[in-house]
Amino acid sequence: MKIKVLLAGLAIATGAVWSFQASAQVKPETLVKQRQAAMALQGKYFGPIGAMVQGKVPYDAAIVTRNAGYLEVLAKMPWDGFQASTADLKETDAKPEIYKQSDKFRSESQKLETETAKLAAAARSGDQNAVKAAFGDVGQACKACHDDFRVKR
Ligand code: ASC
Repeated sequence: MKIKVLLAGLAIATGAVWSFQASAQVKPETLVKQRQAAMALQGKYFGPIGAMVQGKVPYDAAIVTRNAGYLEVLAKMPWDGFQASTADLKETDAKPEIYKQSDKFRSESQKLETETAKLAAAARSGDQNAVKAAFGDVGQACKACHDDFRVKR
């Protein structure tokens, strides 16, 4: 039993080191493009939920549930692309403060993960008022991090 737990722990630790090394070898320009792609898809799937909770288009529970599920996963994707190697590139709106205030950046990014998970749960529950509230909280999480860490254009 104990040995199995140890082996599992070792496997996880080895995997973590590998994935870190793999991403460390990726060109900084590629990391920027990849994290921007994840952000762009967040916009793609977030926007329609907004239009529905604001009553601009009819509420479609199937689309909301699908989009919110995508968002829960997409919200995890950008963060390993924010590596110090990308700090000086000019094709990014990410502020270099990200790499100086990494605890703050981490907590704001984790907030998005938490709030999108809540949005997905609300969507699955079918409670439109809960979806509306959770949508607002996700938007706040987007905005807080953008205010702190994205260059204003
Ligand atoms: C979007 C988008 C953002 C967020 C933010 C929410 O649709 O592109 O950056 O929502 O505006 O406050």
